Amino acid sequence: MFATAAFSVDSRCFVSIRLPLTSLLLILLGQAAAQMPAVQPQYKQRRFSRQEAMIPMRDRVHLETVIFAPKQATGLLPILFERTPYGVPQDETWLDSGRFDELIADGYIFVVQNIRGRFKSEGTFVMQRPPREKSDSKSVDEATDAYDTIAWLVKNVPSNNGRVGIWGISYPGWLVTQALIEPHPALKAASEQASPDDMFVNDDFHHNGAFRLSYGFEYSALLESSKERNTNFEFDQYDTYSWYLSLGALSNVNARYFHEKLPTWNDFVEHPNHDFWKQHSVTAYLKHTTVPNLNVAGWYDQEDFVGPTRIYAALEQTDTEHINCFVAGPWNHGGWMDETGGRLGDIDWGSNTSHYYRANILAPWFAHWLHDKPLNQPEAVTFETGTNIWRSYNEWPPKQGIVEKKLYFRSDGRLSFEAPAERDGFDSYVSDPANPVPYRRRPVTPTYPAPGWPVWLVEDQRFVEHRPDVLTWQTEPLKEDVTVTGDIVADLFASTSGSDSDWVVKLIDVYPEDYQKVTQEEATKGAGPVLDGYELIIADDILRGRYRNTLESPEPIIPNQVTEYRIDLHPNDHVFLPRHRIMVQVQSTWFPLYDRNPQKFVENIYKANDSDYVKATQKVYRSNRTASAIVLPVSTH
Ligand code: PG9
Repeated sequence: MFATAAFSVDSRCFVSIRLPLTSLLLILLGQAAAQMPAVQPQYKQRRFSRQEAMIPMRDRVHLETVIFAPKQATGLLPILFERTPYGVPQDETWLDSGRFDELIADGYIFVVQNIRGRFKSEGTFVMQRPPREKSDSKSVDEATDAYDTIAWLVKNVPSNNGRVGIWGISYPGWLVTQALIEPHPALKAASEQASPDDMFVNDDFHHNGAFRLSYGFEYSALLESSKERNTNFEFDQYDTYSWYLSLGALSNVNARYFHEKLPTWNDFVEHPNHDFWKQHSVTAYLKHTTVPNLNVAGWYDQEDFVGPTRIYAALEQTDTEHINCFVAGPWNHGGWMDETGGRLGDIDWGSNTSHYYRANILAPWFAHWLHDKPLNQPEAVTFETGTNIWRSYNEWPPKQGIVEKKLYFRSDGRLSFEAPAERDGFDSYVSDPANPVPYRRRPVTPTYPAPGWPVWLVEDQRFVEHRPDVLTWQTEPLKEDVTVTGDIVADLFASTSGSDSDWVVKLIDVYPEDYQKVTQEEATKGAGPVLDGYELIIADDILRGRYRNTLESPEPIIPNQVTEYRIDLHPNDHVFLPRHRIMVQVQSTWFPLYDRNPQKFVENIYKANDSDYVKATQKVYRSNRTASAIVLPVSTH
């Protein structure tokens, strides 16, 4: 087996060559040891001073900011800056968690700021405030706030070396992208991590126009119920599946709970199509790489996996200096800052992936741009699941050595690289909005702060396989590896008896029945879960049928007419190992992750009535003329 390694000639993202895997590992380990200063055992005793500042913006709004400076620092240090809507740390214990060890060892002044309208920061909070109108000299946005803060910090924080790095995960990651729009000259490095891109197409609030009900509802309440705190909605049922089902039509939300008081919920209702949301799409306005930026994504990010892949790709268009790089690992949302990243739910990655990333990728990135240390950062580094190996690429997704192969839906639940020869053929189910397919095992606990949400993407999909409204196709046990590196697409030929419909496709790795890495006996002694026959999602997504041609203007589906749907299942890097099977599941509800499609075309689903929700008969076709398939980027190496 081969891997790609990169060698530095200067400090940018580099051109790579292919090397035998063992050599690559030795090189990487050697470089890591050479690059990283030994972590000082006494650093935990080193205390930080904590200062609070209300930093003035150009419109005289003041933003609550905390500054943690190492007390025993000698010499000038760079600033690592994070902006957040979630509240600043009250003391320095967040820096004692072990997650910042490598950064602390390199030496930074850590600064965290609440954005406008959150906690003690003055001004008004606007969910993902769109960029300002530059012709209006008085206008402000998150970019100007980042700019003004950096200007203040380099002038006022004692012992700073005049260089600032900005980083953040998710909303703070999105705030990184904003700081890149009009970067302050002192901003020398960035790391956008799990930033959403276009909230109608992907990420937190919608996917391909389908509304992320539980997230959209609970997040609106979280941020917009109170300025001074984060507010978890108080459900009066433990199983939110039942709660959302008894809520009924979306129009009941304002009528019963929010009473038009939450701006983001009102935006959902008033902007059911891809219009207003475009203003919030990072890649619509952030077109130029201005500052070195490390984009970080998690394959199992339950919130914002697609954002960083699209932001990386957009910035790559103008990245002539090779300062825009990409990292993806086997993580859930922000899992790269988990203590070890050794496992996610039931799945063991065989090594401490988060720790590896922090020591070998994140810390060297900032140490280079802010401390002038050497850097050997490949263009893209991804953790290949299945084999559980870190890979380096000189472009992402790679084009060399990749061939497109179709995996066809066949009769009797078979999935095959051989196209169907039959003239006819379909599989069918009834989709009932009164009995939607749960997206994770019930009881479905609230999104925050319960433990279920962060790991649902790695849950064993056998829990829905028996349902009559979930169709399943699978290959025979594989005789050899199938390595999938790059963009995966579902090409679905389907019909519905309704005039609107959702289509959910999941690509699954089925572990062998005699996997037996852990036996039942060992499992009872705490050796980990039995994974025999486990069905692990590798790629997935949903398409709301009304948006099959364009997200801007929904169109009814012609009932009972075979229609082709192309569903982007996004990039991946996974090896289906010998003896495993590849499986596909198709369904039309995924609840309450997504709201239920009424299955009858209505102009605005957020204003639909309970009586608009109807059953529909769905057919998925698998003939030679209507050959539903998954299009895979298969590696020939
Ligand atoms: N996923 C969250 C979010 C980001 C941006 C906008 C809205 C929500 C987060 O974890 O911050």
